[in-house]
Amino acid sequence: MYHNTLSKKFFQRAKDLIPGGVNSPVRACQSVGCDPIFIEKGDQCYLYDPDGNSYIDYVCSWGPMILGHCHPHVVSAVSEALGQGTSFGAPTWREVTLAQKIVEHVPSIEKIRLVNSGTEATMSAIRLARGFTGRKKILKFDGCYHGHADSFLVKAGSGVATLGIPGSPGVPEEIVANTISIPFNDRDAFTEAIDKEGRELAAVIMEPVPANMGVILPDEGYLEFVREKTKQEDILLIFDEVITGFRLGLGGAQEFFGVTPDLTCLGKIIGGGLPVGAYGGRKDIMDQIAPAGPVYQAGTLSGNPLATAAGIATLEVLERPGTYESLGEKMDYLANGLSEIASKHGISCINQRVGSMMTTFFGRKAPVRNFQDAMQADTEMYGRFFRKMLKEGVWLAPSQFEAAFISLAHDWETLEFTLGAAESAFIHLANS
Ligand code: HOZ
Repeated sequence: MYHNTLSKKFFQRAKDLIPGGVNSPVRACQSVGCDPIFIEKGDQCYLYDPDGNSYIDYVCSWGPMILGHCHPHVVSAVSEALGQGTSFGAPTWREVTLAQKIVEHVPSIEKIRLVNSGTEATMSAIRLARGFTGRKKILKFDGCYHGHADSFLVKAGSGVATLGIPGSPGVPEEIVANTISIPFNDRDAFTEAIDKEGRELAAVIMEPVPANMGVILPDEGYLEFVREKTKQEDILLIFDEVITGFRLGLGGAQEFFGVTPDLTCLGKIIGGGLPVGAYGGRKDIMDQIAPAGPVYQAGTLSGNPLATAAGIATLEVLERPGTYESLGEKMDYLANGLSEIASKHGISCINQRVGSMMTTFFGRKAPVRNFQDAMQADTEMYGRFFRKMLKEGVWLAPSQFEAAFISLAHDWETLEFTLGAAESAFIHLANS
């Protein structure tokens, strides 16, 4: 019989000590109607809690664990680095090796700066865009999430959407006045915004495949259209590939869709599960960063030896032939299987997937193309699905507005098990 007594106990203590009991809001599981499960350890595609339960992990730490947990190559690289010291505040060879790999693989990146999180990457990229263009405003898309810096907390996705927060107290109006947010996949809205604000816009920032309002695909030609328009007005185009970078392929979404931005933000996978972020792009723009140029940005732990060791090891495994084909094939199998079982049991949902990421939007049959569509999803049904899957031993994102990821450690057997669990969950949903 499933129980989570120890997790509940830890959460009671955590709530007295940490706001909401968690260090990042979505983890609190509020929107799926349960308390969080505490994790004791991970191994390959499994997570283990202190109550003796195991789960097949489709969160993969929100993306970074593309090799699965405790991959031997990563463990040995990090162990070696650990024995040599954890931080020096001085350059190391690993930073150069990681930078070299990223520059080799990501089409838009000629130079790169390593930071400690995706939030830091996007925040710094915007400062750089403003410094480079001498313009103040930025344009983003409703439901896209670029971390929690002030400028981005306007109609944001991820936890902001999950908790239904329109913006955030503490963010001055003067700051958000410089952020314009428009619907994704809407060419007219984009043209209108560019016609109105174009000469004042430093940058357009986008997740090329939004994954923080659930996974949403760009309409055919949409990224090319945005690229063309921004070029015409000398607006920098920034791809936030914190999630899609090294997830859709070694060259990320920009290689997948063949559209090259001016700047790219990375995080997650390039740190192999340790805290990391990065922003990079055209040399002439990147050379505006201090000490090469006047735009200031710095960090004590930037390029940290453990994070770079984990990142290099992760990329080395991803560089092996066939990795992305295998990930794609498995996600295809899972998404198609889920769709078949759902329709067999009369559950209305749509699985949107690209590469090894996917979202099952409940209560929708038509494609979800933007934030407004995503917000119509049946979050109550997602919550019931989530809770049943958890009891069946499957760990999904505790929010309708996030992505499910698979790793190289997910084998056919675990996918079969997941489909079996989903069938029980759908039967349960259909009968309750
Ligand atoms: N913002 C993250 C998902 N897109 C959640 C991070 C976390 O809770 O760990």
